[in-house]
Amino acid sequence: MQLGLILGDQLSRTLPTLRRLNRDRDFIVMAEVWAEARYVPHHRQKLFNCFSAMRHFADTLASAGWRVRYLPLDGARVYASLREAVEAVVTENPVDRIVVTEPGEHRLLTDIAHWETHFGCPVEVLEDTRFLISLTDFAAWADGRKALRMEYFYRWMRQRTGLLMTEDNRPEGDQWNFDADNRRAWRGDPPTPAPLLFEPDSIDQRVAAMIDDQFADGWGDVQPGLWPVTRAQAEASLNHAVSHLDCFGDYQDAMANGEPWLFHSRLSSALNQGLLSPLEVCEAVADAYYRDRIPLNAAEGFIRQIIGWREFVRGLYWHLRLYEPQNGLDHHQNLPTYFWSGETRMNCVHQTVTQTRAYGYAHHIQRLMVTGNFALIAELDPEAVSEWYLSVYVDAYQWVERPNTLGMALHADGGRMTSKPYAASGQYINRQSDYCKTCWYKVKESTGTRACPFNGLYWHFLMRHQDRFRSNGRMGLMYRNLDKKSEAERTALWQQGEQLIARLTSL
Ligand code: FAD
Ligand code: DLZ
Ligand code: SF4
Repeated sequence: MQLGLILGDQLSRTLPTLRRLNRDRDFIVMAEVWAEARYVPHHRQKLFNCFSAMRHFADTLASAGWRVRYLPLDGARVYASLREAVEAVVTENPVDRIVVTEPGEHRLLTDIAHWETHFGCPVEVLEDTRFLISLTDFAAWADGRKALRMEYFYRWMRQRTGLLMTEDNRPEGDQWNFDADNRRAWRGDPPTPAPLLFEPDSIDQRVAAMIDDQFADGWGDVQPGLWPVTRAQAEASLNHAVSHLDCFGDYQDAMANGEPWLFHSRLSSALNQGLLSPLEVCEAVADAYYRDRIPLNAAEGFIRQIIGWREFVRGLYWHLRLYEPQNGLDHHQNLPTYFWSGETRMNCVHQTVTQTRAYGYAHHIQRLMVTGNFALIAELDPEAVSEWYLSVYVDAYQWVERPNTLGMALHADGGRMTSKPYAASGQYINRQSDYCKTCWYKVKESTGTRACPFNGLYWHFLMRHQDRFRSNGRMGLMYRNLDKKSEAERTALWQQGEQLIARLTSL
């Protein structure tokens, strides 16, 4: 008899573990355990999504005739770790073999590597085939390249998948990338679509009660029905997203007061939990383009996020060992408490953190250019920032969170992932949003008490790291602008940056 362990982010009908097992002879274990629930202080909505989706998936498997042993956190006995949960089951039902699909996080893979010795039976770790490219093929693509750049990886993936490619193998519209068309600010029109919500069922109600009870001291609001937790809900979310994707491209980089979702798809949690496959999502979007329902800049921009960025960061997590500590810029400031409370006069940070606490969600440009950019130019400790990102988002899993935080946002990976840091002053945020209009700080000012902190910190960042970045061609304009300033102005900006860093906690 074989035991198949299914993890909380492996909720796919196509999971290799299910293909390996025999429904009549073998059985499945799923377990809610303290180690996974507490290894970072997860947002309570993420805990809800995870446990509710796990319970629904276990029910689906049982209805399909699988024998499932489900160990809930509100059950008769509670387990500290997945190993302990498996051990309890193995003690009752001796097994010949344990089967598991490789976990997405290195820490768990390392733990499972000891299980064969521990349990005294073979432990088979299957390749996770739910991505569009295997880790071996990614390594073959990456090996020997001087720089690993997403754009080249993406073009290669377009050709591999045939997505948005013409019959004679050219990119649709004769252009690989329509990013230049995707930078419009949103000024209230067209109206943003309302998110698709679901009616909570009895499983949701029970999980919500358990979260209230056992994670009362946790961070974040819980709203059952806000995110898909079943395959049917995930399919409905995909249909909803595709039918509202026409403006995705235009306003991809926009931000606005009180608009947490804008035109984003909200599909990341369903994708990362395994409720949707990346290929089906991309095919649905490509189909909408060919049926003239969405423009090419929206379809291309969206598909690039999935077959480009999503697959790229997963490859890099393993290939560059981004699970190891990174601090390429030698930054050591503590995370200010407003990353949790939202209580800061910086309206952009306030908006981003407040919606993060309410929904476990902020869209990409808020993560990258508000909290990420601030953490970069304020010299926050990258590992503390990474732990924050891993904690606060419903879609956060290390394989996707660490490359995005440490590589893309913080340049802490020594620049292996992006050619230049995404450092920006308040001018960028002002261009892309209406945040500055209602902010206590003055976005046009760089020095003085009410000057936008992003400005002083930005110039200070450029000066502090000029030995490293001045010769970077892609930062030439930034340094030319710095050089246009007088000696006195540069000194004032440096001092402003130093003062801001000294009083980060009170901004
Ligand atoms: P949309 O904007 O609608 O994009 C569509 C899909 O593309 C997403 O659902 C997602 O699957 C994929 N995608 C888009 N950008 C990325 C990216 N950079 N990397 C990987 N996939 C991408 N995404 C996560 O899934 N989990 C994380 O823990 C995570 N942490 C991040 C941390 C930082 C510092 C930054 C800058 C980005 C992070 N992202 C993460 C990427 C991105 O912000 C989210 O995928 C996106 O905001 C999810 O919202 P959405 O589904 O509405 O995305
Ligand atoms: C995120 C999460 C949480 C909060 N809890 C559990 C759990 O109790 N049991 C489980 O099997 N998986 C959980 N997960 C998902 C795992 O953390 C995830 O599978 C690993 O991080 C590997 O990506
Ligand atoms: Fe953010 Fe500065 Fe704009 Fe305020 S003025 S919202 S701190 S960028």
